[in-house]
Formats: sequence, C-alpha cells, structure tokens
Amino acid sequence: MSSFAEDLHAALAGPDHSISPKYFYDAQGSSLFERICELPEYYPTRTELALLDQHAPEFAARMGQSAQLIEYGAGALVKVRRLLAHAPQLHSFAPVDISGPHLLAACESLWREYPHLRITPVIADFTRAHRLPEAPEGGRRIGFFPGSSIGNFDPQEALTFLKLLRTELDGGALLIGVDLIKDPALLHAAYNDAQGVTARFNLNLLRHAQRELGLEYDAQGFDHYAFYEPRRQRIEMHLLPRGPQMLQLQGRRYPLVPGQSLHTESSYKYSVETFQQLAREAGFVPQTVWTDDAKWFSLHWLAA
Ligand code: AVI
Repeated sequence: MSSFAEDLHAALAGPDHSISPKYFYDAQGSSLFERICELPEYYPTRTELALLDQHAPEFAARMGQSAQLIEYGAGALVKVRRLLAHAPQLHSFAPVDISGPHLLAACESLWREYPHLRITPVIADFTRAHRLPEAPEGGRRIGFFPGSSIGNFDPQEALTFLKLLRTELDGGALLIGVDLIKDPALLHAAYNDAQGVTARFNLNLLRHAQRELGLEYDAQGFDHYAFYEPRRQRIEMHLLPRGPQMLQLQGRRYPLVPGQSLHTESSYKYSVETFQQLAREAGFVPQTVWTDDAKWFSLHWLAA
C-alpha cells in the first residue's frame, strides 16, 4: 500500500498533480468534514438523513432476519443509528473504517446503547480486500455505504470497488447513497460555502502533510478552488498557487507556477440511470431507489 509521502511525491512530480482525497482526513480534516455536513449549503447530509428517517422501517424489513450489517467508511456512526433504531432483529454490525481511534471511540457509545447487538469494528481501508467477521448462519450480509462517498472514486475505481462489495455481500444487498446531477449553481454553493469551511478542509491537506511529513510550503500561498465540470459531471477541488510556489518534501523541491494546481478531490454526480448502469456492470441488480422531492439525492437498494 502506498503511503502519504509516496503519494504526495508522485502528485507533485506527476503531470496532473492529482492526489487522493483520503489525505484530507486526519483528526482536523475529519472534524472540518463534520462541520461541512452541517453547513446550510451542503445539502447531501441533511437530505440523506431525511431519506433514511423516512424509510428506515422499510430498510429494516428488507434486511430480514439475522442479517449482518456492514458499514463501509463508518466514521462517527451517525447515519447507521437511523437504521439500527428500527432493526432489532439484526444479528450483528461490522463498521469498517481506516481510522482506528475514531472508530473505537464511536463504537464505545454504540456498545452501551445496543448491549445485545454484536458490534465488531474492523479497522481497515474499506476500498481494499479486508477480513470481515463471519456472516451469520442462514443470514445475509447487508452493506451500507452512505454519504455519496462513491462519488469520490473515478468511474473505473468505482466499478472496481462495487465489484469488491458485490463479492463480499454475495446473496445479500447494498444500501448506497448517491448524489444526483442538479443545477450547477447549487453544486457550486455546496463546495464554496460562505463560511469558508470547505476552503479550510481543502487547505488542510497541505497542513496535514506539514504536520505529518514535515512538508515545507507557504501556507498563505494557496487558494481553494472548486467548480462543477459538466462534461465529466463532477465537482473538482483544487489548491491553486497564488504566485510561484516552492514545496519541499523530504529534501526534494517541487516548484509550482500559477495555474498549476494540485487536484485534491473529484466528486462525481450521477443520474439514477447512470448509477444503476454502473451497479449492473459491477454485478448488482438494482431493486429500488428513493429520492427526495427535489431529486437532489438518492438511496439505492441493490441486490448482490
Ligand atoms: C465525502 N464526500 C462524499 C464529500 C463530497 O461531497 O464529495 C467530501 C467533500 N468535499 C468537499 N465537501 C465535502
């Protein structure tokens, strides 16, 4: 597995200066992301939570008896609580997340709230093969992947990841949140909030590298730049140099000229049909989709 240092060297030396958005999420990045989720402009979280609340009894009924629920990229376990409250028949819950301390802290309160549910945290990069607790005898695995995090994968990576989930959930199902294509002005506002939290979240990638890898750079020398690219149907987030910049990482120097940005994130938006097509290619059978009235966000039930 490549490290942050290797990936940052590759991004700074490579032709398109692109790095994985997973490096946003150190402790400070994770707490900035939690603030993003509460911003008035950032509609995905509250829209998805409303859909989960509205349909939770149906989701619980679809899971059936003795299911094992697996949440990919579980984080603070906020959304899954909406499902657990309606699913007393669950056999077990396995939240998967790369950040061990964060996940264990979130599990502490869940263990207290649900003393009879087997909760087994799995500390792992959920995009790669990992070991899950045994599926229950006669029960199915139900995957839960909310937040439209699938949008942060390029289409080819999304397909590879969905294929991995299809195999892991064989015979069960996946409940997945997917952000939808909409008026670019709404998308633009969601990634350029008035309080500048998304800007700090983006800039935190370099701060994270400074703290963890000793990256030397001018912290005032970069701007947050996010826009909707309609042909690729994705938001792109970049860090744009304000003038000529020099970054120094572990003895190597990387000059950047104005206009030569560091591409930190893509957030793909789908239509219901394009997402279902992707799911089919991965081997799932799309069964039901729920959206809000404005059709801003969707939740898909895919049979594995
Ligand atoms: C985690 N992910 C789905 C968020 C998104 O909307 O793509 C990350 C994010 N980036 C900026 N704001 C939120």
